[in-house]
Amino acid sequence: NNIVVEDRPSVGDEDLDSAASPLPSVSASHTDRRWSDTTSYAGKKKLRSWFQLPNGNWELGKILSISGTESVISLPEGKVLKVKSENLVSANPDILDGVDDLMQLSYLNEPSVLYNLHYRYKQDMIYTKAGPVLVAINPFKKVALYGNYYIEAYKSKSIESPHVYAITDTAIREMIRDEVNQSIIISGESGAGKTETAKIAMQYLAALGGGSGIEYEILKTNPILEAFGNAKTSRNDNSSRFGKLIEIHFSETGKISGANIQTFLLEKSRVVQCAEGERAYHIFYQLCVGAPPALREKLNLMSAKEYKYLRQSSCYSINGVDDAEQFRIVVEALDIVHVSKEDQESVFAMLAAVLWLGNVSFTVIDNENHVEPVADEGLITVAKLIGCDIGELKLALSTRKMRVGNDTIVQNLTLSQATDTRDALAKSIYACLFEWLVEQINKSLAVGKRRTGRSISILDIYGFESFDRNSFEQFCINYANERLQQHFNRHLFKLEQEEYIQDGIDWAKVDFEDNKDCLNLFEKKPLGLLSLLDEESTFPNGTDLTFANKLKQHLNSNPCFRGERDKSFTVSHYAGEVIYDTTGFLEKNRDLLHLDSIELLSSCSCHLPQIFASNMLSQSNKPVVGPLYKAGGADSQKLSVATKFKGQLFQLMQRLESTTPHFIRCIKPNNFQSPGLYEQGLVLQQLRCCGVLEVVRISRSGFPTRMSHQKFARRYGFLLLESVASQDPLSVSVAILHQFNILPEMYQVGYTKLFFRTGQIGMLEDTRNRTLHGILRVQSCFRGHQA
Ligand code: AD9
Ligand code: MG
Repeated sequence: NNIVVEDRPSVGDEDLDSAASPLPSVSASHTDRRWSDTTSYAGKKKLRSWFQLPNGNWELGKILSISGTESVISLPEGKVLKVKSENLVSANPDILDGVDDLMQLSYLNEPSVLYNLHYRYKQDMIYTKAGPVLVAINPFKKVALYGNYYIEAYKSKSIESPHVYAITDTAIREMIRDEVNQSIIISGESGAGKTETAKIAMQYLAALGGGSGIEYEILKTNPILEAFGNAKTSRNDNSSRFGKLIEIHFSETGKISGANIQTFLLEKSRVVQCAEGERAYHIFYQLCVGAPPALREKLNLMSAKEYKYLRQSSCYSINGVDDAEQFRIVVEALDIVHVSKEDQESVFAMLAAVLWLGNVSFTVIDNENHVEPVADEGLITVAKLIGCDIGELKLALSTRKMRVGNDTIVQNLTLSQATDTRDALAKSIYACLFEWLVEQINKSLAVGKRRTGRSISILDIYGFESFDRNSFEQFCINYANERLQQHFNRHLFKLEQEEYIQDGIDWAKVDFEDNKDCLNLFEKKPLGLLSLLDEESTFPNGTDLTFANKLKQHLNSNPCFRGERDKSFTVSHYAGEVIYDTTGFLEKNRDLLHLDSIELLSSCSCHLPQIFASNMLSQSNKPVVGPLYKAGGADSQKLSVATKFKGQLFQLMQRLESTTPHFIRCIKPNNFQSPGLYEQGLVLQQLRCCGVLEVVRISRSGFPTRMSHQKFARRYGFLLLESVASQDPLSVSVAILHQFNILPEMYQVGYTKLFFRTGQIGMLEDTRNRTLHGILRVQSCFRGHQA
């Protein structure tokens, strides 16, 4: 026993967690502070420790010696360095390498989390749990983790390692057991794998079957929505440009009985413009190369290169993608979701009309720069495809009717006004077409008659975005993420609390930081970002500059807001600061389509334009909540884009709130869509942004490590100096806590379990290991003597 005591002199006299020091981090940002976890390893010889290289990456080393505030550490490849001890961060014992839940790590610091994820990723174990959250790292290659064999294995629970299948299985079981609807909420940056993950979850659900082929129909909605709503961007060859919630309904027997899809904020601008190297929506290219000859002739189709809208980015194809084959797949899928051949042809006619609209050009007709469209192939084909009079189309594209008192006057448009009008019409037709398609799909999926009212929803929505230049789209997207983050926090916090309450733990001690302030900045009335945006959008003379100034005037005292030079402002989001450039904000928020264009569509002889027009009108005339504004004085009243989006978002949150959520956070390991490459800095930044480290942080401020009294007593009881063999587990446990001077704020004693803050068990484990090694050493010495 003496030897044991001698072998652990340094432990206990120095508390690892209280020795925590701020650590230099990969990229300096305000988020670092929140994650300045990190038990410093000051003074632990021979132990594994993290050292941060000048490039920000972490390397695993061993401490060789310690003198004063400095340590000598050996790094891989024989490097030996003298460093400040406070710059070292505790690494976990190697027995914890690659644990499948980050919560099992004794030291929950950034380098340890990064290392653990990488350790698994290298072995194609792309899924890891972070407590209740599933982390998925994009493999950018086929991994052998899917298909019937695995589906069956997860169903029968013969495999339990983290997987989308496992989380989906849990959702199914909880839906049945608790009779509560479930949701699977997937987030992550562009290209991180959200859409693929959503499909993998759908695949697992579909394997439950449904009868009447409904599960097959549900899977077939994917190629359709991807063709019409996805595009190649600089980040992702198959980037979703809309958010999606699919709600899958179940019958009493646990079979699929139907489904419903809701979409959010399609990026319309992509129809008429896109950046170099990117593409417009896939379906345009698919149609251009895939349409059979008869259809080509009917729609007067040309190759993609002939269309101005598609020509802007000089990118027509995607590596490894056969657009003609994709077209065939889309048509087949449309058949399966019961879109009639006749409707399909109308859909393609609308697409061709949009393409031809882009080719409509204008000539100047007077010395005031007023224009009229050239009556060429473009104009004639558009009129034919939507079924309107050529004269009417010309007028709609080059004039605007204004009501002055009781009179109507006709105003000619300038070139830029006419071009905007043309593009607005093209965008509206496309957006309406997308909405109409979703509606058709929903009609087809709403087949189940014997509904139980139980459902599992899968949310695949754009993640937090922060670019060099951030516009209205990022503003909306990040606002949505702020809302989802609140949902995430609240839910995970609640879970923790429940366990504490059950075990009689004083849960008031768990401090919790939320993003209420930032949400308030967006939503407060009348002085929040959204209200001020809408207000400025109603003023005919409002400009991006007056909007930016108004924000500065009213919001500068808000800690989450900062006015910037020019027309910019900064918001402190939970995931980091984002600078928004207000250029185009008002126009995108107003999203005007002039009444003349709507009237044109309603005069068309084809049925789709008519439907689009009546939808637009009914939307405009609906009594609406929130600010209304008059467009250009004489046009229809309609909801602003931001207000409509906020309404959708509230509805979504309400729906999610009544479900048990399951969170999946997708991570992109590199920006090259390349397999095998794992960039620490990039992964870390996403872990911070998508809140994975936040979960860990929340857990750290709580008591994430739990151990029953029995187990604790059994595991560490032998370290006690005084024999307590006869005592009950609780007393043994308390004696251990006392002997090792574990500070009262570092643990709580529950009815059945001990609850610890992070690092405490790690420290006890170290002692235990050393003690055991000591014993072994003594034993082998002893044996050596005997021999
Ligand atoms: V975006 O916000 O819509 O731009 P997502 O949806 O997060 O984005 P997506 O699911 O489209 O990304 O994934 C991007 C690409 O990564 C896919 O096209 C696949 O090539 C690749 N990927 C993602 N997940 C997996 C996977 N589990 N297995 C193999 C994958 N490849
Ligand atoms: Mg996607």
